Amino acid sequence: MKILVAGPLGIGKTTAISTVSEIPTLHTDEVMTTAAAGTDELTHHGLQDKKTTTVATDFGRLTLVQAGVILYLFGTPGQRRFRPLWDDLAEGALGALVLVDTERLQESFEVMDLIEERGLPYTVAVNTFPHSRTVEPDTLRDKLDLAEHTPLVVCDARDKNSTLDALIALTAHLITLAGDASS
Ligand SMILES: Nc1nc2c(ncn2[C@@H]2O[C@H](COP(=O)(O)OP(=O)(O)OP(=O)(O)O)[C@@H](O)[C@H]2O)c(=O)[nH]1
Ligand SMILES: [Mg+2]
Repeated sequence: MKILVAGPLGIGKTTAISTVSEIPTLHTDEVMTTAAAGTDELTHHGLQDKKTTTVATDFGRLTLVQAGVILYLFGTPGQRRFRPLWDDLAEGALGALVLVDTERLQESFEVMDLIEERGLPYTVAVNTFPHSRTVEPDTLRDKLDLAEHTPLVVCDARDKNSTLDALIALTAHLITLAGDASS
């Protein structure tokens, strides 16, 4: 199954894919230039120390033995100027893991719109950063206007089991939807 790992700049997409991939991941991160500093949105988010950004995609693979599926994970670029790549990346994708930070939900709305426009089912994973407030799941669901069946999980992209759990939640959701569609 082709799965997108999506979310705004610096939310942990590359980290999540590297953490769970069973093959060496392919990255296209480039050193961020000072020219990009004005364009990109890092300084607003305490990410001044971030040195690289993904310019095309990340790619990794994960076998979920119990579910009997292999996930091909594609990271979407976080920077707005790479939006034109979305159509190619989304081609053939079955679903998406959307990473969000409670401190910048607005940026996740944009990403969720891009995914919803393409009719892709998704699961939301809240990445907890040191500066982020804890928001109750029900409140977050309201704020993100999530459909009742859309899974919402908390995840640390740096932690393998945590990221695995988020992807398992997404896979279970996709399998349920596929079962509903065929019955
Ligand atoms: N606390 C915390 N830090 C994280 C988490 N995920 C990623 N980070 C850190 O956040 C920084 C940015 O992570 P990346 O994986 O490069 O983010 P990205 O979404 O790939 O960024 P772009 O490709 O530039 O859009 C790194 O320093 C990570 O170590 C998380 O779940 N929790
Ligand atoms: Mg990245």
